[in-house]
Amino acid sequence: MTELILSLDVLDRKRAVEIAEAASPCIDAVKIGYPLVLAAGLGIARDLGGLGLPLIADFKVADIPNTNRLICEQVFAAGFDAVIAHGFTGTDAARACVAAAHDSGGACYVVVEMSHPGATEFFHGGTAERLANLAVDCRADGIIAPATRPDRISVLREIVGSKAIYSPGVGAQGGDPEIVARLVDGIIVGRSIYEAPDPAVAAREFARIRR
Ligand code: FNU
Repeated sequence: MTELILSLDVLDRKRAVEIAEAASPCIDAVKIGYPLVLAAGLGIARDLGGLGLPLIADFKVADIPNTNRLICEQVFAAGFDAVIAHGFTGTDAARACVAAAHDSGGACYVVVEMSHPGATEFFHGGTAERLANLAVDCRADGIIAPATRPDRISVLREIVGSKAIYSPGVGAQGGDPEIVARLVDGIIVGRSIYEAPDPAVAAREFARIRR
């Protein structure tokens, strides 16, 4: 079954915990990025730990290998189970993230093509394919690919095989969950759940679609 990952980009700690708790029966993981961590602090990972769901740090780590390793060590020490890294900084840099993740018993996913319209300015002409190959070479646990371009997901699937593909861009960015859920291992949904009048109901709807 395709996983449903809640992207928790709200800025208030209490609201974040409430939404995650309400959605928790229907979701498989929670993804947290800079907005919530910068607003609520890294301790939010511990606050959400009680849910018993994997926590993914969407920090799109993109630095030199040594700094990547230091960042990822802090991510896993804070209680996260997985980290998202960029691949464009090179194989050695991505490999540092994967190594730090695996040393902590965690996972690392590499962004190979982003979901927003501007992403096509750079992720084109074979760049995403190269990044997908890099993710395979680095033994990353999976890739991030755009729900807004299902045709691209199919191309990238050819490269990564059975490696996990997690896909943001469903709902608010226009990606169709019915189509994308058939192509990927997990759909990542933010605003369409946390901005819904009842996030628990919205999460249930997405959970129903992905089956
Ligand atoms: P929603 N995200 C994304 N596209 O949207 N990590 C990418 O290519 C990517 C991401 C994140 O639109 C984005 O930062 F690599 O409200 C946000 O946290 O459903 C989430 O996925 C999408 O949120």
